[in-house]
Amino acid sequence: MKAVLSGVWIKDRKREEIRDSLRELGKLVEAVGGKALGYVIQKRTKPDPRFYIGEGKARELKEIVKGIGADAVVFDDPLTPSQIRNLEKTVGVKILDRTDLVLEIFSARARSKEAKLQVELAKLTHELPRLYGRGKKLSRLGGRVGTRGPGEQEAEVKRRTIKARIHQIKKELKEVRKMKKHQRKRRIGREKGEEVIRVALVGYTNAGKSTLLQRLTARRTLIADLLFASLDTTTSSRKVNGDIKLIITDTVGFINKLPTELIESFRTTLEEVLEADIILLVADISDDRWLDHIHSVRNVLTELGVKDKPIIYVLNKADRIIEAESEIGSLPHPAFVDGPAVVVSAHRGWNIDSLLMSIVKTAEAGGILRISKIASEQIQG
Ligand SMILES: Nc1nc2c(ncn2[C@@H]2O[C@H](COP(=O)(O)OP(=O)(O)OP(=O)(O)O)[C@@H](O)[C@H]2O)c(=O)[nH]1
Ligand SMILES: [Mg+2]
Repeated sequence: MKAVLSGVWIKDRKREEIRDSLRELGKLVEAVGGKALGYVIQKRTKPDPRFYIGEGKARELKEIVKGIGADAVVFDDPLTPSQIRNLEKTVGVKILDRTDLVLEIFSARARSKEAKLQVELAKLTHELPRLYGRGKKLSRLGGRVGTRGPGEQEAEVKRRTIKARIHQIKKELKEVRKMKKHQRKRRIGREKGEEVIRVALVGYTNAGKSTLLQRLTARRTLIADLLFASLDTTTSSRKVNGDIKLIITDTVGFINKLPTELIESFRTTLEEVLEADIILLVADISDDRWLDHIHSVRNVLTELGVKDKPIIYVLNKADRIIEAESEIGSLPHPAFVDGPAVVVSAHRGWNIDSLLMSIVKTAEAGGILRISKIASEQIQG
C-alpha cells in the first residue's frame, strides 16, 4: 500500500497535535507493510457529512493521488460508510481510516485462540454498520423506492451470517476465558497466609510494558519495537520484601483514538486490569508525546470502568534521556501526574528497586496488604 494520509484540522486543535497524530498514522501504515507518501490536511470548522473533507478537496486529492502514484488514502479519524463510498467514487482509490489500520495490525498479530477470536469480533462489529449502508445503496439498483432489491436481500443475508458468527464468537470466548482463568489460578495459586499484591501493567503501545514484566519477573514474552506487539495478557509473579507475592499482568497496549470495537472486544482481556489492586501506568518518557499518551490511556481506563484504583506512573526508557542511573535523582519530579511517579529503565534495570518499594508503599497506604491477609485467613479457616 502506498498511501496519502489525510484529515481535517478542526480549529481548536494545536498544530503539533495534528502533526503528531499524522506521524503516528504513518507508523500504523508502516505496521501493515505500507508506505506513507505524504499528507493532505484541510482546515475546517467541522467535517463534511458527505466527504469528511470538502468535496472540492476530495477532487484535489484525486489529482494528488494520481500524481504521486498512491493506491490508498488513509484518514486519521473514523469515517462513516457513506463518506467512504463517496470518497472512493471521487478519489478513485481505496479509502481507509485509522480504525481499519488498527484492526488490520491486530489481525496480523493475533496468535492465541483468544486474541484471534477477539480481533474477529472487533472486525465483524466494525463491518456490520457498513453493510447497512451498502445494502441501501444496492437496493436502489433493485427497482422502485420501498421495494427490496436483490442488493438489499444479499446484504441482509450477509448481515444475518455476521450476526450469527458474532454470537458464536462470544460463546467461544466465554469458554476460552473460563479455561484461562482456571489455568491462571492453578499457576499462581495463593499459598496459605500469603500476602498478595496484584499489579497490572497498562500503557501506550511500545511504552515498554513487556520489557518491564521481563525485568520484574524474568518472564519472557514478545518484546519488539512494534506497535501492538502484545495482544495477549501474560501473568507472572515474584516475591518482594521477603514474602509478599507480586502478581503482575502485562496487557495489550493502547493508542490514541483506539477503536471502540476493539475496546469492547478486548474487554474480557482487560478485565484483569479491573481485578488488579494497583495499576502501573507505563509511559515512554523519551517520546515527546508521553504526557498525551498518559491522558489517552487514562481515558481508555475510564471507559473500561476503572476508577478509584491506585495508579503508579512508571516513566520508562530513562536511558534515552540521561547517561546514568545516578542522574535519576536529579530529574525534576513530574508535578503534572496525579500519583506517585518512578523514573526507570526497564531495559537497563535502572531504579527497579524504587519501583518495587513504591508498589509496597502504595499497597500499604491503600490497605491492600491488610485486606489480602484477612482474605487468606478466611481461606485458611
Ligand atoms: N532504550 C530503551 N528501550 C526500551 C526500554 N523498555 C523497552 N524498550 C524498547 O521499546 C520497545 C517496545 O518494548 P515492549 O516491552 O515490547 O513494549 P510494550 O509496551 O510491551 O508494547 P506493546 O506490546 O506493543 O503494547 C522494544 O524495542 C524495547 O526493547 C527502556 O527502558 N529503554
Ligand atoms: Mg508488549
